[in-house]
Amino acid sequence: MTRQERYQSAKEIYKKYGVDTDAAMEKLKEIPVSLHCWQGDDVKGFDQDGPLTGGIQTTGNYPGKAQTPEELMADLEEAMKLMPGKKKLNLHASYAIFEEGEHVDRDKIEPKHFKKWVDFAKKHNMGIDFNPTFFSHNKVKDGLTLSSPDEEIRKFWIEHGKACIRISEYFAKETGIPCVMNIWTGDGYKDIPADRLGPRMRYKDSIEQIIAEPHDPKLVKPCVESKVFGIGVESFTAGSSEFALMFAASHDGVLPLMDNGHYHPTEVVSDKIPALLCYFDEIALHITRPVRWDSDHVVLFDDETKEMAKEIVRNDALDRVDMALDFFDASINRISAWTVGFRAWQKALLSALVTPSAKLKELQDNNKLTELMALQEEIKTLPFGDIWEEYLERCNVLGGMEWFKEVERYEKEILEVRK
Ligand code: RNT
Ligand code: ZN
Repeated sequence: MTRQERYQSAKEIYKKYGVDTDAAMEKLKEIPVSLHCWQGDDVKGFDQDGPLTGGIQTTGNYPGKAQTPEELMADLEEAMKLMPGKKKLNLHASYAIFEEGEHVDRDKIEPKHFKKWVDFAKKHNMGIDFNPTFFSHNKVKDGLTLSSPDEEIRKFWIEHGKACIRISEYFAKETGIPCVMNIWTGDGYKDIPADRLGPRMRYKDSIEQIIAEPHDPKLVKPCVESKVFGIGVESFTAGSSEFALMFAASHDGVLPLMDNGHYHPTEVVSDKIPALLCYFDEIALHITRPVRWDSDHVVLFDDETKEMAKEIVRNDALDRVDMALDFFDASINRISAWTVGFRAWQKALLSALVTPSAKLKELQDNNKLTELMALQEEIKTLPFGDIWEEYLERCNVLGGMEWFKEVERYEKEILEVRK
């Protein structure tokens, strides 16, 4: 059977369950997913030369990482060719691009330092999301930034946040697409603190000062991302889940951002998505894959990834959830890491879009739970692979393992010759 014949046959099978696979693919093509620049260079950035801090870590040193803006953009372009669907670019402030000999500290960065990124985004018809960078910098004092008891330090980072609001608005104006600006810090303590309220009150005040920077709420959407732990920050984080949620709930225009690697291992973000949708018009996600104590493995097409996509799709919330990828693996080919992760999330969304959710919900509401279990099991083995391959074809993206051969070619010709 040819690919087309396989698709036709799969389409008929899904139709029996009341699913329109063509409509699902059309819909998916238009949904933006934010692609993080930081998988390409192990979260290094261009504005400093120190180690990665903030309780996050990349392990491995697979050859060929991007070391200049040009290399990072070339690698992003290569990876994006292999990804179906609409993309948004996700940048960190540490990816500012300076002129030869110029250096501007983070409290003073300006839109002009991101002009090349704007050109890149425009070339690819992408909006841009943004993140102030509260780590990997000599002004992170004793592991603290926005919650620091040292007023000078705290001021520096507040100024950084304000500069990022201005840059976010510039991105939105240039691209015509709102910018989601995410605030995350690794502020916390390795061991039992004597004061948990003080750091949080300072953190709260700092974020309030940052969002007080004048901006158009239609263009800039500030978020607060929580985290339960970090490497070396195991006992206390200032930006815990309750802190971030309550901050967002009590400040107009601020979205809660959930990273599914930031919770206790048996908690699932799939269940938290509908809980937050009861209260927020819009929420944001970092999509990642937690493994034991780490939060940043490459996203795969696994059960929880599928479950999160289902919660967004079946609650008709695709336009209420800002979806961004967040992972970094330095131990494998980085273009492949990006591609596998992005494709996995696209697969999860497509799979959710071809799930007969209305029928399943009806069974639940009529308490036909035996049949619900049976049907949920049955649909797991429908010929989804044939729909996925058709989707790739319609997006002009290589299917099967063909995309991987292209990564191997790029590795040989481009990555291996890099110093
Ligand atoms: C860290 C957070 C944060 C970072 C990026 C680089 O645990 O998830 O979002 O991964 O900002
Ligand atoms: Zn994150």
